[in-house]
Amino acid sequence: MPDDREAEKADKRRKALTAFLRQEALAQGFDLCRITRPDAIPEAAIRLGQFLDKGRHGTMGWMEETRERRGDPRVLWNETRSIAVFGLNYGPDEDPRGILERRDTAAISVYARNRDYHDIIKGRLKEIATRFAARSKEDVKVFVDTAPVMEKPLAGAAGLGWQGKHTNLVSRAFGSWLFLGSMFTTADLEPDEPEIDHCGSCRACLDVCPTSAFPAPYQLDARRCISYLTIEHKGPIDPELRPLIGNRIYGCDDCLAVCPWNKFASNASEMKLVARDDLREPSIAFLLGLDDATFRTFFSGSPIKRIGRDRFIRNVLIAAGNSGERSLIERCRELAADPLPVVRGMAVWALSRLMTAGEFTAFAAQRRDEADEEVRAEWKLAGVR
Ligand code: B12
Repeated sequence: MPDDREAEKADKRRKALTAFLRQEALAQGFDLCRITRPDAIPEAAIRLGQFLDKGRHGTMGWMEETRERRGDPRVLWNETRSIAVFGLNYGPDEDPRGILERRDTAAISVYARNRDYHDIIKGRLKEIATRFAARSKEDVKVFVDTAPVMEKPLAGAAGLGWQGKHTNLVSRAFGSWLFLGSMFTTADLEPDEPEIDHCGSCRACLDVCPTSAFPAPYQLDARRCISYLTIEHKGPIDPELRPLIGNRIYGCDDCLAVCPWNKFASNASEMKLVARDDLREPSIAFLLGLDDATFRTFFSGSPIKRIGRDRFIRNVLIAAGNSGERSLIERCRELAADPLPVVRGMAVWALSRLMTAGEFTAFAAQRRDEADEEVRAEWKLAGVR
């Protein structure tokens, strides 16, 4: 029957294109590539709405602005028939929490210890997309991170893993250490089965969080998350949270690193990202010395460059204030005269913790008139009227 023959032909083409895509993904160094449909995540839009309505996105206004498109892939691109989700393993060689005890040293989260993963993944996705479009004669669009796409629920629906209680995607093969990216296409591809939740009664990620950023399992309040505070949030950081940040100066890995599924994680990915040696355990003293030009050169090609020198130094000053290292006092004093208010303010806070009460009173007595309201608030917080 002609109908049967058509269906058979379509099925053959679907299988062939899916196999081709997987092969291309492996060739580009992705560890996983699985397929889902654009209508596979109806509950994600509702949960995104709840997250936004509670204000848990903080100052990430772009999440609110893209609410409709983000919640539903069909609104983003209504011709999408299939979504391929890609996973790239970035599992570290050792537990990144080791550095948290070394207070003279700054902790940079694992994903930011080398080149910007957006650039790496985007380049590889574009290669795959070009070859796939040529082969299939279908339209394709690729996305990673910054596009209004809910990558984690899509990855769960495609079966790369499941969203753990820390809200990140956990994989049986790679634990909590996967970057995600996606390709939307008009092509009809063979969908994979979703993965089920394997967190069980474990709550290690919830309990380890230094700032108690999880109001409930599977829910994050970004406003308390160290990753948000050190990367996305501009301006001063809530004084109550500063001591809890410790020496984490860019992102936080605690909820990922504690995940028991990491022990099954394969370390054998062929094209795994390797940490830059000088970003494994940089000293706080060195980082505090960076000015605008040296900051740009040192972090060239790194995601850290995106937050700019001033927000970065704000973070390093918090680590300095938490370090107990008196050798940092001199540099903090210099930064208390920085042109940028956010730097001056955080230097005042750091000094209030590093100096003795007498030293701090003497330092405060020499201060110049402060025009900025936020910096004045820091002096007040430190007990100086
Ligand atoms: C905004 C954002 C952030 C924000 C907010 C994080 C968040 N959890 O929403 C901040 C800045 C805090 C952040 C931090 C990090 N991020 Co981020 N971030 C994103 C981004 C751009 C959007 C995420 C999003 O849509 N959030 C909105 C919320 C509502 O969606 P959700 O997290 O999926 O929430 C689900 C659950 O809460 C669940 N849920 C809610 N209630 C309930 C109830 C029940 C019973 C159940 C079962 C489920 C459930 O349903 C929701 C919808 O699926 C994505 C990239 C992308 N485009 O997807 C990267 C992304 C999630 N980030 C990533 C990474 C690596 C990180 C960090 C590890 C970086 C670091 N080391 O510092 C941390 C991890 C912090 C954490 N525990 O989440 C990776 C995660 C990869 C993975 N394996 O999952 C992504 C996918 C980027 C990428 N392309 O690889 N991030």
